[in-house]
Amino acid sequence: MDVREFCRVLVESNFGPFMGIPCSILKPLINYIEDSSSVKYYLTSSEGEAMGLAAGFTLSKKTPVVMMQNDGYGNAVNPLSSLQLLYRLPCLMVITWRGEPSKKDAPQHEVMGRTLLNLLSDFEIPYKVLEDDLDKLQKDVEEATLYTESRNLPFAFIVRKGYFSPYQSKGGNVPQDLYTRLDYLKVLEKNIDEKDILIGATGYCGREMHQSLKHKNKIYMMGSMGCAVSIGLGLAQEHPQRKIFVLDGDGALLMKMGTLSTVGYFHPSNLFHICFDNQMHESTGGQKTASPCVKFTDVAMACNYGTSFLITSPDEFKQLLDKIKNQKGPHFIHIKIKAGTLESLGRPCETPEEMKSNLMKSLVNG
Ligand SMILES: Cc1ncc(C[n+]2csc(CCOP(=O)(O)OP(=O)(O)O)c2C)c(N)n1
Repeated sequence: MDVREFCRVLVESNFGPFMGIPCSILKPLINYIEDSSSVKYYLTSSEGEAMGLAAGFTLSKKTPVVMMQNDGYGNAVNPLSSLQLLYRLPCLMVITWRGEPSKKDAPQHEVMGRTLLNLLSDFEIPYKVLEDDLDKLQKDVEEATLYTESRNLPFAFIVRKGYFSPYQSKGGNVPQDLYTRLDYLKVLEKNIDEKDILIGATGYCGREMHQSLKHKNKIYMMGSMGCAVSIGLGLAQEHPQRKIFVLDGDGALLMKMGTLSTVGYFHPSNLFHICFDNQMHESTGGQKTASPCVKFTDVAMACNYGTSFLITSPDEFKQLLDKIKNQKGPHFIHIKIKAGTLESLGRPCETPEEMKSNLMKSLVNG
C-alpha cells in the first residue's frame, strides 16, 4: 500500500492527527508523515502516553490515529481501558502484527503475535486486518468511521509485515560530526573488568553490544523497551561487589524516564547508566525522538544520581571511565552519537533463556 494513498484516504475521512511510537512495519508510514506538511504527526515517548494525547484531541472533536507495534499495545492497554473505553473517546488504533502465527519473526514477538486478536476481542475493540487493496481500505475506513461516530469508541486496523510499500525519507537534521556507538563500545570493552555486567537495551544498542563485544557477562533485552535500567538496578542491589553497566538508547530511556527517580531513590553506587543518544528510534527506521530538547544529565542529577556527564568523544569517554571507575555512583553518562550500525548486524543465535542462564551462572560464581 502506498503511504500517500493510505494517508489521503484517512485524512479525507477526517481521521487525524497521527501520533504514536514506531515499529519497523510502520517505517514508511511514519517517515512519510514526518516529512509531510499536510499530515500532522506528534511523536510521543510511549504508546500509553500516545493514548492520553489522543484523548486530548478527541475531546477537541478530532478522531486521532494512534500508531504502535503490537508489543506497544501492552503499554496502551491501561489508558485504553480506563480512558478511551471508560469515557467513550474514539480513536483509530493502527497496530502492527509482529509475530503473526506461522510467520518467522524475532522471539520477543511470539506471545503478542499469538494473542493480539484475542486481546482486542477481550476489550471488545472491533478490528480489520488490512489488505493491500485501495477499494478495500476505503470500505474499512468507512466501517471505522461509522463505528467511531456512532459508538464513540476506538476501532483498530491491524497491519501485517510488508503492507506498506517503501518510502524514501527526506531525512532530518541529525548531527553527523559525532562518533558511532561502536567507537564507544570498543572503549568500554577495554576498560571494564571481567566480572562487570553489561545490559543492552532493545534496539541497535543491545544488538550491537551483543554481537561486537566478546565480554562474557552480558545480556541483551529483546523487547521490554525501557526496562534495561530497572533490570540493572535490581542486579546492582543484589550484587554490590559487581559493576553494572546499562547501555540504553534515547528512545528506550524516554519511554520509562520515571525509572531515573527510582534509581536515584535507591542510589546504587555500582550502577553505570549510559545513554547512547542518536536522537532517533534508529532500529525501527530513524524516526525522531524528543531527545534534542532534553538535558538528560540535568534530569539524572535532579533524580539524585551521584554524578552525570555529557560525552562527545571516545577519548573523553576513556578518561571518564578511568576517573569514575572506583567512585561511588549511580553514574549517568550521556553520549551523543551519530546514526549508523554494523552492516552485518544480526540477531543473537542464543535463545533468550540461554542468555539468561549464562548470566545467572556467572552471578552464582561470585
Ligand atoms: C513497547 C514497545 N514499543 C515499540 C517497540 C518497537 N521498537 C523496538 S526498538 C525501538 C526503538 C528504540 O529506540 P532507541 O532506544 O533510541 O534505540 P535505537 O533504535 O536508536 O538503537 C522501537 C520503537 C518495542 N520493542 N516495544
